[in-house]
Amino acid sequence: MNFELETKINEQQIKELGGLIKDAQKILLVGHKNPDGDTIGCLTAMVEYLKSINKNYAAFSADELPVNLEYLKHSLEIRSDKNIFNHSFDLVICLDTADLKYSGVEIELNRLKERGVKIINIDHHPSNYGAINIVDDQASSTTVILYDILRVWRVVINKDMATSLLAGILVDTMNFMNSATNDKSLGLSAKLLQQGAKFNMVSRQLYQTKTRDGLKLWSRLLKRLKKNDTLNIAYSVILAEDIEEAGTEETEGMSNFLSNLAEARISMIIKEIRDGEIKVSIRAIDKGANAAELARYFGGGGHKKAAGFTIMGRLEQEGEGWRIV
Ligand SMILES: [Mn+2]
Repeated sequence: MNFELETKINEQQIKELGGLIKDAQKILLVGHKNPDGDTIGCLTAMVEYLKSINKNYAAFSADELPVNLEYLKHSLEIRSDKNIFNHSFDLVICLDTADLKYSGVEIELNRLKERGVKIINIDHHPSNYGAINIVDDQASSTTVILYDILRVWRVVINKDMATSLLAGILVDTMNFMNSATNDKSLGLSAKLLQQGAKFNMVSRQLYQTKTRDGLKLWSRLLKRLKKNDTLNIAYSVILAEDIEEAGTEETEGMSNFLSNLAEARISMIIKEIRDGEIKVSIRAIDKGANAAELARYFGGGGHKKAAGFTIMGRLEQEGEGWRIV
């Protein structure tokens, strides 16, 4: 190899995966549920590659694609219909999917696994469920790992791939604002720009997508912002009726925005979902804070900087605060 890898992944494993892809008849690419720019960036870049080598494939994410990612080439091929599992696949590649549960199709994937189908895990969350695990939990996004993989396979990164890979970096570094922003994520982004990635489009699509109705929801969120001084947690709530009144569910970006707060260790958004479920997203503000630890305590998951969990119930105001009933 006459170049240096961006991530701490094992070259041998990448070559092994290359062999598995070569031998496979039909490959299933799986992203995580509630897909973001990293998982979709990975899926679309992989689709571009598999197409270029004339492989049969399908790409899946358990939830529908957010409209602000539709500009990525091949994104509209990604299916969220579980009927796709009626097809026979002989290799599964999970991208940016911390565990099988996070894929939203745990049962289906386990069934394939029982039939001897290999599940490959490519990720920057600490994870270890694959037959091969190509993981670097220091990488700022999974697309950075995928970039290394493609380079080890000697793939020429074209401008569509470059745009997809950049989308993952921009999302996971919050447009180069959070602590995943470092010499590596910046340096690789510069390389991707040289390879034709459309930086302005990615950035605009990710961060300038608010509507007036959406911003009405934001106003509720900000109005209700509270802080628990004992726990040093800032939090706010979004009620089901807020969503109904605003006529939109646009809560994208709220959790990340709240983590701009300088006065707390952790920020939290507690959101009622219509059918009596409450979704809590947690962000670590302080470097030492661990969002995943808190989420796991409530049966959820995620990574150190961003995590979440879901519980059943409704929110009710109680004095200055809220309680779950
Ligand atoms: Mn990611």
